[in-house]
Amino acid sequence: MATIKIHGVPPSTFTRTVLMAAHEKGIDHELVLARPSEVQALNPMSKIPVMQHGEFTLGESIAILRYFERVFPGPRLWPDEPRAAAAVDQWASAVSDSLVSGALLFIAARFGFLPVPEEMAQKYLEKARRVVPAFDRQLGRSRYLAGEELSAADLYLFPLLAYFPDLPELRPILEAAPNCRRWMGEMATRPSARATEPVQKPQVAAA
Ligand SMILES: N[C@@H](CCC(=O)N[C@@H](CS)C(=O)NCC(=O)O)C(=O)O
Repeated sequence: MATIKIHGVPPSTFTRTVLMAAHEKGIDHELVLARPSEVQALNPMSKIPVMQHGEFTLGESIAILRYFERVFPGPRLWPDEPRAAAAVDQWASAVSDSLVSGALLFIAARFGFLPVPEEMAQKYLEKARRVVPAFDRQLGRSRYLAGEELSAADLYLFPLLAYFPDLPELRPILEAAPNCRRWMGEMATRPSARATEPVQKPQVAAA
């Protein structure tokens, strides 16, 4: 039995963040396929991912990544230096706040997981258009999102931007962001990205 169980589904961006973190740190883990409605007993918020380490159960991807960092050796997802570590927190949080409330909701709407009026979907899209250039500028300054080394922040951004080429409205946003594309190309070659690529991606729902 694997040391760590991660409950979730491969297309879930938060599940992929946690799976990539486990890969990057070399943690022995397995994915237990579970949708949000199936994890109620494990996570009071009924959200995926959920992690189990023996008797210990944890929800919220950021808590899981920090737990991995505290408990397991292997490459660091946060540097030691306080300001560098704070920059990782800043960018990981920026992805969650801005891209999740923009691009992710738009993706969920287009894939039919979030039935919202078209006007609302356009608002999500507008937000994605507004915030991606900020990530692009940052990736023009450093190799990775929060510096010259891979960090937790990259593991949040990658699964989200990986959906952009699949959606005609999001594709041009990525095409206009050369630093994001350079970084995506580099990230996509990492074993953690290859191992966690969803085999079956959701399809755009009929209008
Ligand atoms: N803040 C949570 C967000 C997790 C999340 O929203 N997961 C989605 C799937 S990608 C989910 O379970 N949605 C079900 C729901 O919101 O009811 C985290 O970082 O783990």
